[in-house]
Amino acid sequence: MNVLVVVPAYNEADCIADVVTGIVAAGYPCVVVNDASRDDTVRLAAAAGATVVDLPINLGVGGALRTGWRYAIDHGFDTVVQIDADGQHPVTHIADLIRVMDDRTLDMVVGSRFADGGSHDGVSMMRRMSMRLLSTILRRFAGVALSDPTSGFRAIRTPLLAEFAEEFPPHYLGDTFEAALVAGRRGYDIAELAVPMRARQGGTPSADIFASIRSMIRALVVLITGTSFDIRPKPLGER
Ligand SMILES: Nc1nc2c(ncn2[C@@H]2O[C@H](COP(=O)(O)OP(=O)(O)OP(=O)(O)O)[C@@H](O)[C@H]2O)c(=O)[nH]1
Ligand SMILES: [Mg+2]
Repeated sequence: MNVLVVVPAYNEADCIADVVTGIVAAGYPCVVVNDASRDDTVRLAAAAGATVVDLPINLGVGGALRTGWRYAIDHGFDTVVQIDADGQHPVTHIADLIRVMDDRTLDMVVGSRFADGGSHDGVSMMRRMSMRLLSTILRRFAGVALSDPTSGFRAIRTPLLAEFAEEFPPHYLGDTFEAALVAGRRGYDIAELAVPMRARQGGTPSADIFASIRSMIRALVVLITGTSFDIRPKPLGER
């Protein structure tokens, strides 16, 4: 098995030790990408058995993930499973994501709390409605059927993984919805697996309501303009 579990983590001292312990106990190598946390995340992750990649500045979840994808490729892994550091995702379902990926020869499998057989501890009405809209867009514009388009519990395999290691959106929603949109449009095969998800088990959520609305608007602009991953400053030499 050539699977690396990647955990992006920002100020997750409350939960990171339990998450890493679960991953290691399930038999997977685990990399925690510490996104310049100001708490004890690094020490606790390492003590629980993870390899820690310690970013000196905060890149946001997409930047942390791309670091994880790059680590996987550079160390010879062909498959990654991404899992939140907040205890939200079921470590017990890592093997199921991989199995579905193998059985159906998929490039990405996304854990869904909203698929038949999935469950969650309660998602606000506003967030639920945004997710429905994003789901419809994904289906309509990329032919990708994901009922949980912002889920950060998923398996990704090369060649898509190698592509993501080179180019991956750094902003909120870019790493989930936009990545699925672009991958679907590029012809990669993506499916979902029903999973139980809890609410985060400690720490602080990344996006408040305003950040979520901003991200939704940005996602729609990306869709309409087709700019996707290209919204970023050019390297100095090319300006
Ligand atoms: N907040 C935040 N999280 C980051 C950052 N970089 C990496 N992460 C991690 O990215 C993962 C996803 O963030 P969450 O805050 O759990 O986002 P979410 O799951 O959509 O929101 P919740 O439902 O509140 O858990 C977590 O493991 C974070 O620790 C960052 O810059 N900010
Ligand atoms: Mg979370």
